[in-house]
Amino acid sequence: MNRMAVTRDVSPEIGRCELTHLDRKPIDYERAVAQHEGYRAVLAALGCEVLRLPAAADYPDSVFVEDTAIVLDTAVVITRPGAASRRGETDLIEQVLAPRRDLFRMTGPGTLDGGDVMRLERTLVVGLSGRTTEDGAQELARLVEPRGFRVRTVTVSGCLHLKSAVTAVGQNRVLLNPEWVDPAAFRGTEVIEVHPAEPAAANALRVGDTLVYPAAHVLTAELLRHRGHDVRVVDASELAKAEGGVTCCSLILEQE
Ligand code: CIR
Repeated sequence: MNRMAVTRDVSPEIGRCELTHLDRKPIDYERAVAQHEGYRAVLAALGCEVLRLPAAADYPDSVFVEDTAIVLDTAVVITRPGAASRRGETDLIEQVLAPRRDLFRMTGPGTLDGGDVMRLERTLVVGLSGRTTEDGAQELARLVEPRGFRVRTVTVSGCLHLKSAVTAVGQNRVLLNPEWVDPAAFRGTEVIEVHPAEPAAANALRVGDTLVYPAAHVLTAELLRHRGHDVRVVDASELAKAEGGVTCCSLILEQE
Protein backbone atom coordinates (compact mmCIF):
# COMPACT_ATOMS: atom_id res chain seq x y z
CA MET A 1 0.00 0.00 0.00
CA ASN A 2 1.40 3.39 -1.02
CA ARG A 3 0.31 6.39 0.98
CA MET A 4 0.68 10.06 0.30
CA ALA A 5 0.11 12.69 2.99
CA VAL A 6 -0.73 16.13 1.65
CA THR A 7 0.41 18.77 4.15
CA ARG A 8 0.78 22.53 4.06
CA ASP A 9 3.24 24.75 5.91
CA VAL A 10 1.99 26.74 8.90
CA SER A 11 0.93 30.23 7.81
CA PRO A 12 2.94 33.06 9.39
CA GLU A 13 -0.52 34.54 10.09
CA ILE A 14 -1.66 31.56 12.20
CA GLY A 15 -2.16 33.98 15.12
CA ARG A 16 -5.22 35.34 13.22
CA CYS A 17 -6.86 31.90 12.90
CA GLU A 18 -10.57 31.30 13.29
CA LEU A 19 -11.55 30.44 16.87
CA THR A 20 -14.94 29.16 18.02
CA HIS A 21 -14.65 27.37 21.35
CA LEU A 22 -11.30 28.56 22.69
CA ASP A 23 -10.10 31.94 23.89
CA ARG A 24 -7.28 33.38 21.81
CA LYS A 25 -3.84 32.60 23.23
CA PRO A 26 -0.55 33.61 21.62
CA ILE A 27 0.72 30.92 19.23
CA ASP A 28 4.50 30.56 19.07
CA TYR A 29 5.02 30.39 15.30
CA GLU A 30 8.52 28.84 15.43
CA ARG A 31 7.30 26.22 17.86
CA ALA A 32 4.21 25.50 15.77
CA VAL A 33 6.45 25.01 12.71
CA ALA A 34 8.80 22.71 14.66
CA GLN A 35 5.88 20.62 15.95
CA HIS A 36 4.40 20.43 12.45
CA GLU A 37 7.78 19.19 11.15
CA GLY A 38 7.70 16.55 13.89
CA TYR A 39 4.25 15.48 12.69
CA ARG A 40 5.47 15.25 9.10
CA ALA A 41 8.45 13.19 10.25
CA VAL A 42 6.13 10.69 11.97
CA LEU A 43 4.00 10.41 8.81
CA ALA A 44 7.17 9.79 6.77
CA ALA A 45 8.36 7.19 9.30
CA LEU A 46 4.99 5.44 8.87
CA GLY A 47 5.66 5.12 5.16
CA CYS A 48 3.82 8.15 3.78
CA GLU A 49 5.24 10.16 0.94
CA VAL A 50 4.81 13.61 2.48
CA LEU A 51 3.83 16.37 0.09
CA ARG A 52 4.74 19.80 1.46
CA LEU A 53 2.64 22.65 0.12
CA PRO A 54 3.67 26.25 0.76
CA ALA A 55 2.07 28.37 3.46
CA ALA A 56 -0.45 30.97 2.42
CA ALA A 57 -0.10 34.25 4.29
CA ASP A 58 -3.62 35.27 3.26
CA TYR A 59 -5.07 32.13 4.83
CA PRO A 60 -4.20 31.86 8.52
CA ASP A 61 -5.85 28.41 8.84
CA SER A 62 -4.45 26.86 5.66
CA VAL A 63 -2.28 24.35 7.56
CA PHE A 64 -5.56 22.54 8.35
CA VAL A 65 -5.83 20.92 4.92
CA GLU A 66 -8.31 18.28 6.09
CA ASP A 67 -11.16 20.76 5.85
CA THR A 68 -10.70 21.43 2.13
CA ALA A 69 -11.32 17.98 0.63
CA ILE A 70 -12.92 14.57 1.13
CA VAL A 71 -10.55 12.01 -0.33
CA LEU A 72 -12.13 8.72 -1.43
CA ASP A 73 -10.68 5.68 -3.23
CA THR A 74 -10.80 7.09 -6.75
CA ALA A 75 -12.57 10.43 -6.27
CA VAL A 76 -12.08 13.60 -4.29
CA VAL A 77 -14.69 16.17 -3.33
CA ILE A 78 -13.43 19.71 -2.89
CA THR A 79 -15.46 21.19 -0.06
CA ARG A 80 -17.10 24.55 0.47
CA PRO A 81 -15.71 25.41 3.94
CA GLY A 82 -18.05 26.90 6.51
CA ALA A 83 -15.78 29.81 7.47
CA ALA A 84 -15.77 32.43 4.68
CA SER A 85 -12.15 33.29 5.55
CA ARG A 86 -11.15 29.73 4.53
CA ARG A 87 -12.93 29.33 1.17
CA GLY A 88 -9.88 30.26 -0.93
CA GLU A 89 -7.76 27.54 0.69
CA THR A 90 -9.31 25.01 -1.66
CA ASP A 91 -7.67 26.39 -4.86
CA LEU A 92 -4.19 24.98 -4.26
CA ILE A 93 -5.56 21.70 -2.86
CA GLU A 94 -7.71 21.30 -5.97
CA GLN A 95 -4.67 21.79 -8.25
CA VAL A 96 -2.69 19.21 -6.31
CA LEU A 97 -5.44 16.58 -6.15
CA ALA A 98 -6.86 16.95 -9.68
CA PRO A 99 -4.16 14.77 -11.30
CA ARG A 100 -4.59 12.09 -8.62
CA ARG A 101 -8.37 11.57 -8.32
CA ASP A 102 -11.64 12.20 -10.24
CA LEU A 103 -12.46 15.62 -8.91
CA PHE A 104 -15.87 16.93 -7.84
CA ARG A 105 -16.53 20.35 -6.40
CA MET A 106 -19.16 21.48 -3.91
CA THR A 107 -20.78 24.66 -5.15
CA GLY A 108 -23.17 25.54 -2.34
CA PRO A 109 -25.25 27.13 -1.02
CA GLY A 110 -24.53 24.62 1.76
CA THR A 111 -21.18 24.39 3.50
CA LEU A 112 -19.11 21.49 4.73
CA ASP A 113 -15.67 21.14 6.37
CA GLY A 114 -13.65 17.96 5.93
CA GLY A 115 -13.26 17.85 9.71
CA ASP A 116 -16.96 16.99 9.83
CA VAL A 117 -16.68 13.88 7.67
CA MET A 118 -15.67 10.51 9.11
CA ARG A 119 -15.52 7.43 6.93
CA LEU A 120 -16.70 4.09 8.32
CA GLU A 121 -16.30 1.58 5.51
CA ARG A 122 -18.73 2.72 2.74
CA THR A 123 -20.53 5.23 4.98
CA LEU A 124 -19.57 8.86 5.37
CA VAL A 125 -20.78 10.11 8.74
CA VAL A 126 -21.28 13.87 8.46
CA GLY A 127 -21.41 16.07 11.55
CA LEU A 128 -23.89 18.93 11.48
CA SER A 129 -21.86 21.61 13.23
CA GLY A 130 -21.19 25.32 13.19
CA ARG A 131 -19.39 24.73 9.87
CA THR A 132 -21.39 22.02 8.12
CA THR A 133 -25.02 22.53 7.15
CA GLU A 134 -27.76 20.09 6.23
CA ASP A 135 -27.56 21.45 2.64
CA GLY A 136 -23.82 20.81 2.63
CA ALA A 137 -24.34 17.22 3.76
CA GLN A 138 -27.00 16.74 1.06
CA GLU A 139 -24.72 18.11 -1.64
CA LEU A 140 -21.97 15.73 -0.53
CA ALA A 141 -24.46 12.85 -0.64
CA ARG A 142 -25.46 13.74 -4.22
CA LEU A 143 -21.80 13.65 -5.24
CA VAL A 144 -20.71 10.46 -3.48
CA GLU A 145 -23.79 8.21 -3.66
CA PRO A 146 -23.25 7.43 -7.36
CA ARG A 147 -19.74 6.35 -6.31
CA GLY A 148 -21.01 3.72 -3.87
CA PHE A 149 -20.95 5.69 -0.61
CA ARG A 150 -23.86 6.53 1.64
CA VAL A 151 -24.07 9.62 3.84
CA ARG A 152 -25.70 9.87 7.23
CA THR A 153 -25.71 12.88 9.51
CA VAL A 154 -25.21 13.28 13.25
CA THR A 155 -25.45 16.40 15.37
CA VAL A 156 -22.32 17.74 17.02
CA SER A 157 -22.41 20.18 19.93
CA GLY A 158 -19.80 21.71 22.20
CA CYS A 159 -16.89 21.37 19.79
CA LEU A 160 -15.79 22.57 16.37
CA HIS A 161 -16.09 19.49 14.16
CA LEU A 162 -17.38 15.92 14.20
CA LYS A 163 -13.79 14.70 14.30
CA SER A 164 -13.15 16.76 17.46
CA ALA A 165 -15.80 14.48 19.00
CA VAL A 166 -15.18 11.12 17.33
CA THR A 167 -12.63 9.44 15.05
CA ALA A 168 -12.30 5.95 13.62
CA VAL A 169 -9.44 4.13 15.33
CA GLY A 170 -10.00 0.65 13.92
CA GLN A 171 -11.99 -1.28 11.34
CA ASN A 172 -15.23 -1.01 13.31
CA ARG A 173 -14.10 0.98 16.33
CA VAL A 174 -14.35 4.67 17.22
CA LEU A 175 -12.83 6.89 19.90
CA LEU A 176 -15.51 9.26 21.17
CA ASN A 177 -16.39 12.00 23.64
CA PRO A 178 -20.03 11.32 24.68
CA GLU A 179 -20.50 14.96 25.76
CA TRP A 180 -20.05 16.18 22.16
CA VAL A 181 -21.70 13.47 20.07
CA ASP A 182 -24.33 10.90 21.02
CA PRO A 183 -22.78 7.40 21.27
CA ALA A 184 -26.18 5.98 20.25
CA ALA A 185 -25.42 7.26 16.74
CA PHE A 186 -22.69 4.58 16.55
CA ARG A 187 -24.70 1.50 17.44
CA GLY A 188 -23.09 -1.56 15.86
CA THR A 189 -19.66 0.06 16.16
CA GLU A 190 -17.35 -0.56 19.08
CA VAL A 191 -16.94 2.65 21.08
CA ILE A 192 -13.97 3.67 23.24
CA GLU A 193 -14.76 6.75 25.30
CA VAL A 194 -12.06 9.34 25.98
CA HIS A 195 -10.87 9.67 29.56
CA PRO A 196 -13.34 12.08 31.24
CA ALA A 197 -10.47 14.37 32.25
CA GLU A 198 -9.49 14.79 28.57
CA PRO A 199 -12.51 16.07 26.59
CA ALA A 200 -10.42 17.04 23.55
CA ALA A 201 -8.85 13.58 23.25
CA ALA A 202 -11.10 12.02 20.58
CA ASN A 203 -9.08 13.21 17.59
CA ALA A 204 -6.68 10.46 16.47
CA LEU A 205 -5.21 10.02 13.00
CA ARG A 206 -5.16 6.43 11.78
CA VAL A 207 -2.32 5.61 9.39
CA GLY A 208 -2.46 1.90 8.58
CA ASP A 209 -2.50 0.14 11.97
CA THR A 210 -0.93 3.04 13.86
CA LEU A 211 -2.62 5.96 15.59
CA VAL A 212 -0.85 9.31 15.41
CA TYR A 213 -1.97 10.99 18.59
CA PRO A 214 -1.39 14.20 20.61
CA ALA A 215 1.12 13.78 23.43
CA ALA A 216 -1.07 15.92 25.71
CA HIS A 217 -3.76 13.25 26.18
CA VAL A 218 -1.76 10.78 28.25
CA LEU A 219 -4.71 9.14 29.99
CA THR A 220 -6.63 8.38 26.81
CA ALA A 221 -3.40 7.25 25.09
CA GLU A 222 -3.04 4.72 27.86
CA LEU A 223 -6.64 3.52 27.32
CA LEU A 224 -5.91 3.08 23.62
CA ARG A 225 -2.70 1.14 24.26
CA HIS A 226 -4.57 -1.03 26.73
CA ARG A 227 -7.04 -1.86 23.92
CA GLY A 228 -4.15 -3.01 21.75
CA HIS A 229 -3.50 0.11 19.66
CA ASP A 230 -0.07 1.14 18.44
CA VAL A 231 0.01 4.82 19.47
CA ARG A 232 2.67 7.23 18.16
CA VAL A 233 2.54 10.51 20.02
CA VAL A 234 3.32 13.91 18.55
CA ASP A 235 3.54 17.24 20.30
CA ALA A 236 0.67 19.21 18.80
CA SER A 237 0.11 21.79 21.53
CA GLU A 238 0.64 24.99 19.49
CA LEU A 239 -1.85 24.19 16.72
CA ALA A 240 -4.28 22.92 19.38
CA LYS A 241 -4.52 26.61 20.44
CA ALA A 242 -5.93 27.20 16.92
CA GLU A 243 -8.47 24.39 17.49
CA GLY A 244 -6.55 22.07 15.18
CA GLY A 245 -5.95 18.39 15.92
CA VAL A 246 -3.86 15.66 14.32
CA THR A 247 -6.36 14.72 11.61
CA CYS A 248 -6.64 18.35 10.48
CA CYS A 249 -3.05 18.71 9.26
CA SER A 250 -3.05 16.14 6.47
CA LEU A 251 -5.05 14.52 3.70
CA ILE A 252 -4.07 10.89 3.36
CA LEU A 253 -4.29 9.37 -0.12
CA GLU A 254 -4.11 5.58 -0.19
CA GLN A 255 -2.92 3.93 -3.39
CA GLU A 256 -2.95 0.17 -4.04
C1 CIR B 1 -10.81 26.73 12.15
O1 CIR B 1 -11.51 27.21 13.05
O2 CIR B 1 -11.25 26.50 11.03
C2 CIR B 1 -9.36 26.42 12.48
N1 CIR B 1 -8.88 27.37 13.43
C3 CIR B 1 -9.21 25.01 13.01
C4 CIR B 1 -9.58 23.97 12.01
C5 CIR B 1 -9.32 22.60 12.51
N2 CIR B 1 -9.65 21.62 11.52
C6 CIR B 1 -10.17 20.44 11.76
O3 CIR B 1 -10.51 20.12 12.89
N3 CIR B 1 -10.38 19.65 10.74
